[in-house]
Amino acid sequence: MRIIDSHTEGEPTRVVIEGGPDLGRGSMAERRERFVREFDQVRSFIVNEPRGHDAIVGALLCEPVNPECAAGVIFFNNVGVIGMCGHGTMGLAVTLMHLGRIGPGQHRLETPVGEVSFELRDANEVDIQNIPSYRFRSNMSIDVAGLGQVTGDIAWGGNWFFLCQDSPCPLNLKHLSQLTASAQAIADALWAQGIRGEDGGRIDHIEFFGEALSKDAHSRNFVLCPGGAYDRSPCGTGTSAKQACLAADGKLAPDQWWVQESVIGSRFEAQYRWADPQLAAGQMIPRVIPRIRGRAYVVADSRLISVPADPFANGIRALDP
Ligand code: PYC
Repeated sequence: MRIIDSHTEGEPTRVVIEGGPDLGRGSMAERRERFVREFDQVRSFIVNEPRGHDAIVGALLCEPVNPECAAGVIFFNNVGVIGMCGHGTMGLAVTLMHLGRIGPGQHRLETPVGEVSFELRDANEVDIQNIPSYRFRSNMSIDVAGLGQVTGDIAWGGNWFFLCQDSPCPLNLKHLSQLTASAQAIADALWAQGIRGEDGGRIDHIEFFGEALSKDAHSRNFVLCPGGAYDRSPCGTGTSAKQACLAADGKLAPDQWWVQESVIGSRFEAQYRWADPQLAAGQMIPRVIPRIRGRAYVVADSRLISVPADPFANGIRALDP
């Protein structure tokens, strides 16, 4: 299986170029279902130890349904599949450029949660235009074991996020264990208390915010991903969810740049436009189209192999005993 590894603002992406499973010709959502049903071992083979690690997001490159799209993609991680992935889209963009399949300019991409587009500005800088993002609930308070009452917003940016008003501790690498444990406790509490996204989806990404360390950034974040790893980048779908909340609160105007710093100090620049400038009758929730800019770098072009005698040929999976 041929893979290309990249990182986007520190967060790794592994794109499967050749040798991935054949998922048929359905929509990306249908192909993702088939990937989950029939190829979970392949998912684990690609991203889990000993070939990968918990922070890697995998991207299975697919033939798009719409020939005008540069590609179709299914994103996955150490425990399952995810909807959209902002940093992964930037990683995929520079990977396709590395392969000579695309050049600078505008391109479209099919994902299981809708079509997105990206602009490859040069070999490393990519702007993505995400799917419509929105805040579903604001100022929700929940009881969390060990933390007490936690208040935040639920928003969709291609994955479901809980965006906490306060952080339990400073947002830096010294506090990673506390940040991770607190965010995991919030994710567990949301699930246990039956709190879901609008479509019934699991709220499996948790965000904390604090003051930026660099003068020209507006905010610093910590994002916990579903498999327990933290996002080294500011998280593209998480920054989209944040844009939706800022827009809903009237704290950020359309086309205004927002610089989101990550817990490792890397950054995305983001702005939005309204998805539905005139809200249709009865449509209560304003949606935004986020545009996120970041930088990605190819770091390896290699092949994954397995031999029958290898006891961990399919990776070390969270569900394995
Ligand atoms: O950038 O959207 C993102 C993302 C999701 C999970 C990890 N990164």
